[in-house]
Amino acid sequence: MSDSSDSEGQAPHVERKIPNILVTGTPGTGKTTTSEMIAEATGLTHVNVGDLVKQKQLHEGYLEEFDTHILDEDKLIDELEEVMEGGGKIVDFHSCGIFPERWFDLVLVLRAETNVLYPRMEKRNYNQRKITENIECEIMQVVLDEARESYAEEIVIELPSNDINDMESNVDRVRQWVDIYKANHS
Ligand code: DAT
Repeated sequence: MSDSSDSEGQAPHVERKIPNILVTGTPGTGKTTTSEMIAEATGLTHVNVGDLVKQKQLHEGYLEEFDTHILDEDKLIDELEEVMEGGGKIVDFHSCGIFPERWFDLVLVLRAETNVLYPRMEKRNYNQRKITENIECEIMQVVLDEARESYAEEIVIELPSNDINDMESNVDRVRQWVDIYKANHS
């Protein structure tokens, strides 16, 4: 990864001994489950941003129509800034362009086929509107495009997450990547 500062005046990338990883993707693609497994395999700490937003009230209220909280981005970034500084975090969130680029050493975008994603969302009792929006978002690869626009090309990795074999292979790849990262930054 380059060590140059970006055009938005952010601090230059700091080399961390232990990496920070962003796990993103449409709801239901397996971010939370995969992040927990990566945490267990690597010893890194899982930060579930959705839960944090609710716990610490980092939102400006609830939007009934869309069955979602309105994120207070500034509050969220302030809350996470110190947490991210030490490295070793796996941040799990369905959106990725709001975070400073300098926070992450690897960005994983989980992808799932419509036929597996749909029942996962139905199981969560999402309303029809929310299911349709999320399915469209996945088909149009909205999160992948957002990740590619927000982070350096070489750190954004698209990973299939259709079944348990995909998940295990993804976790294993990340575990190996973390081992190499640590060896190169010790
Ligand atoms: P997310 O955090 O992206 O919303 P999740 O980890 O909560 O997704 O997963 C939603 C549900 O789908 C959960 O019951 C686990 C299941 N699931 C996700 N990815 C999977 C995969 N690759 N193989 C099998 N089940 C998966």
